[in-house]
Amino acid sequence: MPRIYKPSVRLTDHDVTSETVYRERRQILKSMGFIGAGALISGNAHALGWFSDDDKPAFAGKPLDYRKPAAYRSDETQTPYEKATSYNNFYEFGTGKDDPSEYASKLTVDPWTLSVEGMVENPIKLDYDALSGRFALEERIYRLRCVEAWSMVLPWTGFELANLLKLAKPLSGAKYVAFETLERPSQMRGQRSRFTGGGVDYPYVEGLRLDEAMHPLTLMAVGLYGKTLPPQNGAPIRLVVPWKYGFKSIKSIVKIRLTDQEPPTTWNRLAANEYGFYANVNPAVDHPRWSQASERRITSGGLLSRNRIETQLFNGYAEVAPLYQGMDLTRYY
Ligand SMILES: Nc1nc2c(c(=O)[nH]1)N[C@H]1C(S)=C(S)[C@@H](COP(=O)(O)O)O[C@H]1N2
Ligand SMILES: [Mo]
Repeated sequence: MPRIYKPSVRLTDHDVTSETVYRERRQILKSMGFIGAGALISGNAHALGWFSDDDKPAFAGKPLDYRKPAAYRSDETQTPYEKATSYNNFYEFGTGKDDPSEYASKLTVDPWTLSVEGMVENPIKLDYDALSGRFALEERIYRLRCVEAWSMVLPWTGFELANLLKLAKPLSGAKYVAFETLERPSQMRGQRSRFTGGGVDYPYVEGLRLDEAMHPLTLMAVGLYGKTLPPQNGAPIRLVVPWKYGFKSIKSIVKIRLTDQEPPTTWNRLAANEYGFYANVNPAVDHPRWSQASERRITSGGLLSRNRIETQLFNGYAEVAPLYQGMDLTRYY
């Protein structure tokens, strides 16, 4: 596989700058009265990629019905909706943090089909309405830790992946679960160009061991902040595995396949020495090019707030430790 991808474009702490600069120039432009000024400057604005998102209607999620189990509440400061939906990784729309919010509004999610297949007794297909209607939904506040060393605290709405898998009835030989994102180059500009798409071979794929997939923390999310997912966050349905680096939490899923082989995963294929299959958050195992000991928590802080906190093993979800009993986490990173 050709490796045209340049790993150095994956930012670590430089993302502080990119986010800061982005917000700063929006602030300045807003205060100068430029944003919303319309046709006169919009051509130029488009070319600069600054505020062309302002000329289209804001995404309006549909409110969802859900319970709020006490076990998944949190008093940690949540990342504001505005940041959670404008600072994203979704390479199908480009590698910039603001590319997904800029370009994902083109994505149509209804109709949709999510199929569960492979080594199961009972293959399943869920249509768009079934994604949020087939299983009782709950809200869970989870930390999300990106491998790039920033993190958020987000209220997801969804159901346990285990509920879907139990319905499909994995065969006794099934050991892994493989996930696949939508492939639709007509709406995903990153799939039309290896440069725009960060050198990824699409579709984006991910995987979990079956016991990880069945863990009660493993969530299929259909909503954020109580409403259906914005496209940039992985509409209409995505995985959320809170004790693993964010790249495991694959977005806009169309296929789930049970298998007896460890499935290939997108970031591992790009750089196997940097991104493993397991990708458990671990402050003691550094990325080859940066430390994982701490992270920048993205909250409502202004330009000068640092928000640098210590990273916790398994992102603080210590209850998953038994899954890795006896495994060398340095080797299985
Ligand atoms: N299909 C797909 N899923 C993806 C990605 C991607 O590029 N494509 N990026 C991953 C990474 S690196 C992170 S950190 C999270 C970001 O999720 P968020 O934008 O909702 O915060 O999505 C993950 N899921
Ligand atoms: Mo990430």
